[in-house]
Amino acid sequence: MTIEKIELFLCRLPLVHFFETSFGRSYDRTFVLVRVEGGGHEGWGECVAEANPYYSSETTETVWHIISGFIAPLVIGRRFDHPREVYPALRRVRGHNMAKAGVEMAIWDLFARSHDQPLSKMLGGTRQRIASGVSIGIQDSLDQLLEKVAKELAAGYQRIKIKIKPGWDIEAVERIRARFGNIGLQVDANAAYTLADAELLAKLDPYQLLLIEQPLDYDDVMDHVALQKRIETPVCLDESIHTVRIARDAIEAKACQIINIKPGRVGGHQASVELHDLCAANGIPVWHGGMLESGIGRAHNIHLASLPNFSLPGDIAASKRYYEPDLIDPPIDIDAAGTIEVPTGPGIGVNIVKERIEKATVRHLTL
Ligand code: OSB
Ligand code: MG
Repeated sequence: MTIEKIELFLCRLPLVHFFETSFGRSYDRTFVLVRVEGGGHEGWGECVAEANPYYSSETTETVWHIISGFIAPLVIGRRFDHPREVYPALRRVRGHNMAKAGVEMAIWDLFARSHDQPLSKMLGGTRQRIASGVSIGIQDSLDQLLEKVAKELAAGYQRIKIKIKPGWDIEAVERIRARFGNIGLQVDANAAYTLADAELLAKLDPYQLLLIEQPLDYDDVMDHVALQKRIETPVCLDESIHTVRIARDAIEAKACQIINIKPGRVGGHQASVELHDLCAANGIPVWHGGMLESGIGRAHNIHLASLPNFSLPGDIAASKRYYEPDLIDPPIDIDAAGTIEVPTGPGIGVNIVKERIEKATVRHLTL
C-alpha cells in the first residue's frame, strides 16, 4: 500500500473533570490527530503529546513540526507491505516517539481497514474484552479523593490508581485502605521523588499496593534499581521506558517488576508489540497506560491491550470520564464487571464523528 496523503488536526477539548498530577492541573486537552489516506481507505491516529513538555519533552507543536517537516516526507508516496515496516522507516529521526506513533498507528488502522480486519487481530490480540482501571488525579482534599474512589468503584472499575506527590502520598493510601479495604490499588508519582525519599516510600510497604509507578526521574534506570532494593512495593516504570532497548536494560538491571506500555511513548504499535513480547519472555507483566486520549487514541489502546501479556487492568476507562461528547459515537463504555469490549469492526472499529473533530480543530494541515 502506498501512503498518498497525511492530514494533521490540532484539536482542543475541555475535560469533564480537571486532572492533576505531580506536574500540575489541566482543565482541557490539546492534541494532534493524524489522518492518512491510501488505496481508497483512510486511517486515524492520535498523538499523545500535550501542550506542555512536562510529562514528556514532546509537545503538540514539536509533533506538528516533526511530522510535517521530517516524518511526512519519509512516508508520503512510499509503499509499505505491512505497517510493521513504518517504525524502522522513521529511524533517521531520533526520538520524537509521540510524533512517530501518531502516524504509525494511523497506518495500522488504514491497513486493518483495507484488509477488513479488526486492528486487534492484526496486532496479535487474544482477548475479546479488556480489564479496566481508573487513574484518579490529585484532588483539593483527601475527602474529595475518597468520594472519587467510591464513585469509580461503584461504576465497576477493577482497580484504582491514585496520583501521588510529596505531601499527598502515605495518608491518602492509608485513608483509602481504611475505608475500602482490600481493593486493587496502585500509585503513580510521575517522577516526583528522589532516592533520598526511599525511607518515606518504604512506608507504603504495609498497604499491599499492586505497584508504585515511576517514583524517580523520567530518564532514570539505576536509582530505581537501588530503590527497589529498599521497598517491597513492586516498582513499575512509565516515563523511563522510551524504547524497547531501555526496557531490556531496565529488566536486566532489575529496575522494575512491571512495565506500563503507552504506544505514544515508545513510537507506536510495532514497538509496543515488541516491548510486550520482551516483557512476556522475561516474566514481566505489563498493563496499558493512558494519556487522557479522545476516543480515537482510546480505541487504538483497547486493541493493543487485547494482547495476552496485558495481565493487569489498564488506565483505559470510559469516554465519559474525559470528554462529553467524545469524538466517536457510540462512546467507549465499561460493563458491570469493569471490562471494555474490543471493537470487532474493521480497523479501530469505532465511528468517528467528523463534525465533532471539525468543531474541536484549531489548525489543520494537508501534506
Ligand atoms: O503518568 O500515566 C500517567 C495522564 C497524562 C499523562 C501521564 C499519565 C496520565 C494518567 C491518566 O495517569 C491515565 C488516563 O486516564 O488516561
Ligand atoms: Mg504514569
